[in-house]
Amino acid sequence: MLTLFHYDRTSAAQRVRIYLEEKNLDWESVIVDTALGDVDQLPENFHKLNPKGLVPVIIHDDIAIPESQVIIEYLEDTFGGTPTLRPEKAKDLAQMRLWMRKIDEGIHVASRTIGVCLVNRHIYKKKDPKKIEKYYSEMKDKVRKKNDQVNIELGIESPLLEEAMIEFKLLFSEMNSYLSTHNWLAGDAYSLADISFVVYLHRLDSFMMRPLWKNMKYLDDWYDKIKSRPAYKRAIYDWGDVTADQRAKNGKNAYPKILEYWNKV
Ligand SMILES: N[C@@H](CCC(=O)N[C@@H](CS)C(=O)NCC(=O)O)C(=O)O
Repeated sequence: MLTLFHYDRTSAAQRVRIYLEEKNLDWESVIVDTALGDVDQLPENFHKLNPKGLVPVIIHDDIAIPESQVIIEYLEDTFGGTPTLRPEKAKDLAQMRLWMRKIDEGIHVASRTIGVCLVNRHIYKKKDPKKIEKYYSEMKDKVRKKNDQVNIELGIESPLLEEAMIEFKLLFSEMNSYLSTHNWLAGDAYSLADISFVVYLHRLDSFMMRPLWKNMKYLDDWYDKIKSRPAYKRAIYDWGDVTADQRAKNGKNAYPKILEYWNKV
């Protein structure tokens, strides 16, 4: 049996849910939504499952695995079958891993920066300050904590937001260029790399930022192609996003500034 700790809108858990739905695996859901400061939602033993206190974590039989990219590789090793979601040719596999490294090398942090600058900081302000204080005092990742402090204070004026938008533009340009000669991110078959990156397009789209990449035709077509898959609908839309309205509204208001950052490279 598989048990996934996750919540509706988390990009890292969306990645795992897409995988589970693509393979039609049975899984049990446990919601742990601490993202808006509600650390009291953490099950008592959660730090044993993931010392970072983050989702997703998956339990399979007697083991607990954190880290979304490790989880989907584990699931592919354990339940993969055919069609495989990992390229068979060594060069495509290398390409898949090269893409996936970029997530931990900065893209995931950049995505959090956008979220904190545009939405989370406004939600934190309405919460009990003691709760938010506790949330940050228990946050293990010091860089995350420091970035959040800057982003909460400066919002759309944060220099980290500018860096994040530039990072996304460079990544999307690279993806668009690769996709101009390939059907998918790692050769000619849909793979873990496609699953891993589409969640960030969804994230930016939820902030009404899709017009940013309207001239990147290959990337935009790739996004539509994945969105039309039944597994994507089940993994993303069926779980929804409690912050959707606020994301759309704040994203729209911030768009001129976002575009200014985007156009810096
Ligand atoms: N590198 C990790 C990142 C996990 C992560 O950032 N999880 C976020 C959601 S996307 C989380 O648990 N947020 C809850 C919080 O910030 O309290 C992975 O890929 O699984």
